[in-house]
Amino acid sequence: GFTLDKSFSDLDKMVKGWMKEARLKILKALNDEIDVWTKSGRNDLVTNIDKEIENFYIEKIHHFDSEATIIGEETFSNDDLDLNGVTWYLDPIDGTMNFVKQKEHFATMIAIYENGCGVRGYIFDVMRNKIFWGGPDIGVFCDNDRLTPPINTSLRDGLIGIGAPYLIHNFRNLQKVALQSSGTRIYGSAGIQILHVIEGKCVGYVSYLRPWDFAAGKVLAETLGLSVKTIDGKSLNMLTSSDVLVATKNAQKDIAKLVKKS
Ligand code: 2AM
Ligand code: CA
Ligand code: CA
Ligand code: CA
Repeated sequence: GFTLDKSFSDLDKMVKGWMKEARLKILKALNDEIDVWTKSGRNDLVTNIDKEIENFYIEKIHHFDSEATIIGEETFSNDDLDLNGVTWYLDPIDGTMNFVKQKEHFATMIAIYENGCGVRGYIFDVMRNKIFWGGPDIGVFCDNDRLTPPINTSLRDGLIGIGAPYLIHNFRNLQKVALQSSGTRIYGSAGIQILHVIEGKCVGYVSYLRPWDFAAGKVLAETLGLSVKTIDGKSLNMLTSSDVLVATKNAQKDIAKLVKKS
């Protein structure tokens, strides 16, 4: 196995190299026929490219560390996982519906955790050709530029991202949150929406997510001093689905006052 106290800059170069290769595969696929299947329902798609990219990452990771625990959306099975040691989270295409329908607004994402703590997050906005990456020891970068922490804006003074089902069904009173904000934004990719918070374009994002949806974003957002918790301010479990709120500290407080008790 490998431990993460080795050369981090080599690790970053390697992982970003895989993701650049994955991006070229995805761009090439956009010119070909894509095979699409439904998963849990007609709003939940998977393509041959999601599977191909996940398998590509798994092969690379196993070659590098044959004992790695890998939690990937398209291969995950819930047997006896424990988070001791190094865990890799993979979301080969985040925003598959956008990939199929829009050919933009999707990301490929990798995160590395050690004993349950975030070490690295990588979110590659494929069509913008920008990779956001980093971790607590080095800070957060967009390509080679260091990001500064976003301003601690209140809900009233910023845009809020809300997962469409939560907004439509007014889950926990989130329509009140939308109304108090400067406006609501829905892009259909958790990774892209978390990037908007990281970049200071939105004050928050709230949705129902699985661990691979938020693993990379959590590392980057927390490194920049943002709050990444459940709506009720609880720590996220890195093995289960939950409601996730990524927000500035001030917007997080504003939202806590508006949501109904669960
Ligand atoms: P995905 O594209 O990797 O599946 C909007 O659908 C966002 O929520 C996307 O980031 C999507 O990730 C994520 N998501 C989480 N659970 C989902 C589900 N059951 N069906 C569709 N999207 C889901
Ligand atoms: Ca999916
Ligand atoms: Ca996802
Ligand atoms: Ca996915």
